[in-house]
Amino acid sequence: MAKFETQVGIVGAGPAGLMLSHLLHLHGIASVVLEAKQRAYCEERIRAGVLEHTSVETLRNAGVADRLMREGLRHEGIELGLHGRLHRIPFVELTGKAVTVYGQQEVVKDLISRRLSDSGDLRFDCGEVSLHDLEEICPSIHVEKEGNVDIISCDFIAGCDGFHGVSRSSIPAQALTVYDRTYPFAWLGILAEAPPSREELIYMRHERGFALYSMRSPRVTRLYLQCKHDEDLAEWSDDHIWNELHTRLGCSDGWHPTGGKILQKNVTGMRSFVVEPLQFGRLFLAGDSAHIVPPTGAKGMNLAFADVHYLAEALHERYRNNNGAKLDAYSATCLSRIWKAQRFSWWMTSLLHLFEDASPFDCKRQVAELEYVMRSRAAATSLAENYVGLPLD
Ligand code: RFL
Ligand code: PHB
Repeated sequence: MAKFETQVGIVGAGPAGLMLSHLLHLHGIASVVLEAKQRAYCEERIRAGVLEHTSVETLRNAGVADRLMREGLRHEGIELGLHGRLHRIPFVELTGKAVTVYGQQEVVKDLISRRLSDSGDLRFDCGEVSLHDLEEICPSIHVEKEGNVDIISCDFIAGCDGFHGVSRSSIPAQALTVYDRTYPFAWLGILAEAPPSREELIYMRHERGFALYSMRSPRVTRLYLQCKHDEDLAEWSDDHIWNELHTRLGCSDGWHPTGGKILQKNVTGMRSFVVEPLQFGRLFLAGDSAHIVPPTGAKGMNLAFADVHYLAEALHERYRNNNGAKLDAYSATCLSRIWKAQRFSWWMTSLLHLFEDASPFDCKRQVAELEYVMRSRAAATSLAENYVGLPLD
């Protein structure tokens, strides 16, 4: 058994945990990051791709955006599609802000490399984590591996271990309120070796189901198809996927996505989920451990960055001035922003997907709403303002 001490114990080395550890380091606060998976797994996991203006600013202000600024693709708008016709939502014209396409795994690589060059304590492949004495002054994290137990005593614990982590489930059920909504469909996503043939993302409503055209780099495209919630990937050959993408994304002007070798396929479920509050004793939840959004609004990773921005500020205030007011307000501060992102993600999802139980009235209303967003500057501005990211107050 080995004993360690740190100021903040962080569970999980995803975007939330790594960024929190870096922000705390900038404030002179020590942390230990405990990650169940190996470093290579964390660095290769393909997930989000769109960074809000607000997240880019957070990363820039923290001095970890050099490669992002060099290699990230600045997108000044998106296209919405209906009946094979596209309509652009010009973010910069409507809000003065843009978003950046840069893979989540690239952000993770940048943060890991920076933490290690700053001699950060990151423990990959750490073993089984359990949380103890969360309501005491000195909570601890136990990490068990091959019969050995390490005990890390902390002032505070940050639960940044995603939706399936141990942190949220270490809180007694009666101390949390859960808000949950599942959707009767999923996304089949592919990563393809094909140079993007369109400059911006396309969100397409189609009678056969929603489709999204996205990208990762000048050589790689990322595409998604709405599919059944229990879709069997084995039923989707590469040809079948490309045919369906051509059908749904093909435009009346003759454009359709360029095909290429499929590098990866996966099915992602859709869920809206929030727990309240984000604090139990000295444990603070951040990122996907506390909330999940359906990916249509591209908000998940961005919300994780917003949470840890607030948490780092609150811990800084607590250590520097012995003032716990911001920590006490952490949950409420985050939840106010989380619910706005929940609303936006739900709205984008409802606007663009095919709902099997939709009545003819629902379908007409959905088309009318999309046409309204395409034609009204006020409606388009509302979409743009949420997509580029609400300011951190
Ligand atoms: P993560 O990234 O899940 O990291 C949690 C980490 O904790 C580790 N862990 C544990 N470690 C120790 N002990 C345990 N018991 C542990 N249990 C888990 C895990 O191994 C992992 O390393 O959570 P975090 O940091 O909160 O980050 C959240 C984001 O990853 C997530 O919200 C986004 O990926 C969501 N998302 C998108 N977000 C965006 O902002 N823009 C997008 O364009 C976007 N697109 C997406 C997405 C998510 C998708 N999928 C696959 C769910 C597209 C997709 C398809
Ligand atoms: C992605 O590129 O993976 C992506 C883009 C936009 C979304 C969701 C995912 O809304």
